[in-house]
Amino acid sequence: MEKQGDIAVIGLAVMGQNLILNMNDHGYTVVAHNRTVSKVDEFLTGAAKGTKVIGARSIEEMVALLTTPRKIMLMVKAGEAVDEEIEKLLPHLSPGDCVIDGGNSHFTDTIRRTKYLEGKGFFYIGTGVSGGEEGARMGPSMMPGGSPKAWPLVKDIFTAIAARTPDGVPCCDWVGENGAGHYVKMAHNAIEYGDMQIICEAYHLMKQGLGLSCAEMHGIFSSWNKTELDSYLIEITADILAFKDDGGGPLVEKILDKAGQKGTGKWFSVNSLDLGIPVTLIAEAVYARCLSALKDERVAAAKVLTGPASKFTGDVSAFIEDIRRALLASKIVSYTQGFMCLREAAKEYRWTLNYGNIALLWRSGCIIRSVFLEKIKAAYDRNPDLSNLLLDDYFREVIDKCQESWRKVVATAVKLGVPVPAFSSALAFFDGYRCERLPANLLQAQRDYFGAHTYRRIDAPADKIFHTNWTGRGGDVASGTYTV
Ligand code: 2AM
Repeated sequence: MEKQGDIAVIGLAVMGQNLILNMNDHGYTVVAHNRTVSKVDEFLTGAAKGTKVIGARSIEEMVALLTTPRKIMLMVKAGEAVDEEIEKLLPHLSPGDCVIDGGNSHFTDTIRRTKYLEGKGFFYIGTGVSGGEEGARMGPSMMPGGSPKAWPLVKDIFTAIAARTPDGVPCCDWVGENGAGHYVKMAHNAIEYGDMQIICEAYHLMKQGLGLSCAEMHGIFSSWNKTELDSYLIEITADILAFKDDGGGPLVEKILDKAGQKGTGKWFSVNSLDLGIPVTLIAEAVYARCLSALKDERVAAAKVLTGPASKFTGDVSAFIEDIRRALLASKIVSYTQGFMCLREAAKEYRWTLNYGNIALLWRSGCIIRSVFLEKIKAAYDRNPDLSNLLLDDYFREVIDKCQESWRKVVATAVKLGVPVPAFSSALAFFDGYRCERLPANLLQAQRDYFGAHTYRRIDAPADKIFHTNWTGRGGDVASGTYTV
């Protein structure tokens, strides 16, 4: 059998098919395989008709068709399917071959699999592929991580098929070792949760607080898309608000207000808790989806729990601009928190991450693509060691400009009884982060009072530990000395 395949893709669901067609467009010969073999023939006689794509009806056939070192990409369901496919592949691989997982795997699985395959003399890559079906077909944002030596094997193919920034830079670059690529993909999805939530809060405030129509909000989001907020998600929001259903009314108002989720926002929030990083806006975005899912309870509660009767008074167009600024400031906080978590993850999992490049990977091709990401890239170009995005001059100045509006919006929403969990938690984070002395002194006192957990003093050396017998009862033993 002639070894003519540049790469194989296993998994012919829509993402796999579209990636194959994208690779084919760029001149690569792709070998296509699927567990259910009939799908190979369906693909060859359907979407792949007239292309160079070669079908493989078995793993043996697929492996025999590939040039070496072999590159085999899995586009199968995340979870056990990836492990099962790896086990099926192992007996057929030669040293130096590379297995690539392009699904939405949890980064800890990718860490485990990289170690496993490297231990057997193979290479492994776990890559984020973002942008949905259209991205996969036309140019996704790609976030590969894994065995560093495998990057040169796939670099040309990956950068050829990836999206490009407006300046022509591919939205694909090596992220880091083992699970780094899938971690960054998880961060991307989580930031997407945050971006969507703050847009929804702006919509809710304009609808419920100001009584604006979908047509009016369509105009507002369209105009916002010409500002710093220029992004795919603002653009599609404007489109959605203008979309009419068969009855002529806005379709969005007919859609059940019960959000679904696939879990990446939750994964990132859980990981942020593990790392001890306050990624509050994204966590609120996940919780907002959870609350929305309690539709029946909310319908019942709405009949008995009352809120303020007050109506918005004031200048509506000025308040709309206030909302835009609140959205922008909240977005800055969300990305700040996301990048704080990336920084801590890099420390924890021993990755060397290039934060500016990560922002650029998301500039095109993916759901959070925006002009805003260029500002993040520029901030890290100015200072690669930037510890926190809020400390960058550009972002600090934008927050300064937005701050009064942001506070007005949160205060007004509270008065009107419109929930804005992301706007308000972002503001609380901002106020906490800029607070030199938080009330954690009292908290430490409470911990020492009931649990003898000890505390440090501001007027004593940092390593000196104190315990006080607050009640005169219970003795002077600190918890660190307890054996039970
Ligand atoms: P299938 O067509 O044989 O079901 C998306 O579901 C893709 O993942 C499909 O190509 C599907 O193959 C594949 N997939 C799902 N579970 C799998 C498994 N356990 N092993 C291999 N492929 C699997």
